[in-house]
Amino acid sequence: MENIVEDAPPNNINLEQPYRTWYHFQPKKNWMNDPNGPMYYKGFYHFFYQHNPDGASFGVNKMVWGHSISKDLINWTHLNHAIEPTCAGETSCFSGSATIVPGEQPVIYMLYTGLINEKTHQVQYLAMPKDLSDPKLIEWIKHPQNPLMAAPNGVEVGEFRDPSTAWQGKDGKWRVLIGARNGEQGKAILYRSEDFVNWIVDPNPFYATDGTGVCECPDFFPVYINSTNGVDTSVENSSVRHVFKISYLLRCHDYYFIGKYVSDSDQEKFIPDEKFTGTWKELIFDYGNFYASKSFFDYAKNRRILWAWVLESDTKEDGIERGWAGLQTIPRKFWLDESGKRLLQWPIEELEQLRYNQINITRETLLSGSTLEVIGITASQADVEVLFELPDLESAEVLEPSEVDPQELCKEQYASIKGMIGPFGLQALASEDQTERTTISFRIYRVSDEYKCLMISDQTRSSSSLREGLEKPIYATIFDIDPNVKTISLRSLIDRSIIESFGDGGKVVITSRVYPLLAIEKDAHLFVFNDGSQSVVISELNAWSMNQAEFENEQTYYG
Ligand code: DQQ
Repeated sequence: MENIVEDAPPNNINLEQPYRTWYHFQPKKNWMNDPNGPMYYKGFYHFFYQHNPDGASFGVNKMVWGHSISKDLINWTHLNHAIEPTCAGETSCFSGSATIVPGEQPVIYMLYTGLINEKTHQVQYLAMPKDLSDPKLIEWIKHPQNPLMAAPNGVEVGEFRDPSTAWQGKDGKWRVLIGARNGEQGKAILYRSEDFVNWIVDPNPFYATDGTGVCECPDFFPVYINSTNGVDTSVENSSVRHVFKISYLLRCHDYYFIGKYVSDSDQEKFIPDEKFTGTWKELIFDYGNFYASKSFFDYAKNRRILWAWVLESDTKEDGIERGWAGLQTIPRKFWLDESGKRLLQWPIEELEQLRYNQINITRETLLSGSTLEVIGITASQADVEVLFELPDLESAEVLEPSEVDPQELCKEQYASIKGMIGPFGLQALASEDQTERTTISFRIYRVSDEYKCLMISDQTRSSSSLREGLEKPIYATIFDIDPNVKTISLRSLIDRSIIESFGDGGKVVITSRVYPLLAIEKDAHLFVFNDGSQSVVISELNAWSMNQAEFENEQTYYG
């Protein structure tokens, strides 16, 4: 790889800049987008990512796979790029996934998308570690038969990408999904193979939606019905259900569908419990800034883990000036909840090693209009968990109409009309006078004798108006709550320019990417607030300052 740098910063880049995160994964410098091929192998977690080594902006013909390893998914060592465009005509290496075939000596297959000659022509390649005895898997080689798949009939040649992790059906054949598009129709195309090299396309798409545009980064895997444990991707029996995830480029969200999958019939198919409607009612992994996610089964701890790219919401020029762009979420463990209707997500337990200086608040009433500062933590890097006790739910406002797009609710009511129960929640990355703040809040509504909660992460005041070119969305979602529970929890991971918020035990998650001007470093504050007419009680709040994760560098070249 040439070390030609077009828009990269000088080598003495300032890693102490205020938006550089402390405990989220970032390369040393330059551009990063999708997570690629995460896996656990011989004592190391491996994380690969879409990377432009030549600068801090996306380069369609420059992408390589960055590679880092970790013992705990929190502290990382950056290694040399794993996969670069070395096949004949290959100009760029797009996203892909790892498949590990277990055994005394496991075999690792890395399928990924390459761009060839015409630059918009996408094909699928196979890469494999050169030396499986090396736990760091430093060197990767390409299969001589590459490319293994080219766009089949009904798929545009430039819209055919992102192979999923493969799974083995009951007939012993491997299956893989590739994201695709034909006109306005988005598709996931199914291929089968006996040897991982020769792949035969199924003429019927595994999944297709009209009017959505391209489906990116498909993911397909089983989840246990009655356990928070993860399960290997090829398991297919009565104790599991299946999840299909797709990233819709035009919506920039990751949608998932829970359903039934059978591989042992002529009509191999996945039947989702709910069909895609394209409305706000869809299940989305994270209703905020979160895209191109990828999961993997962690053999070491029997769990399924989710990674995703968090996009910048400032300008390309801002990224170039900083010298880097793109974050990854904290890896999240996830599983099927008891109702079987949605997935629950929670930051991996290893994150807790970074916590120090715990602050605890118990049974503190927040009267209408009150604010309480959480003092004694580094509010710019913190982990905070709050359990709110709700007042009598019968006093909740009636939601009219009973079904409404949460985004509309934000526009019409959030700012102007004071609620009964809520909004209450956190003001994170806030200036002392709270003029600058990111508000993460709940507001409760009644629909007949059922209750719903509107969760919001509001970026409209995250950065003072001096900063130009920022996207300042209000991310929102609405979900059912159980009136018998009488409490609701919120956990927010605050890390200088990102806030990942987990509502109601991980039922809903919203990530915000923010660039405060005042609320940085020691000038950042954290408040709990209640703007509803009814009091709410902080049943318990625990907040921790967060240490910096360690990032070692074993890269032997720039980028
Ligand atoms: N990013 C990759 C593609 C993928 C897209 C290119 C999703 O493979 O479809 O960097 O963000």
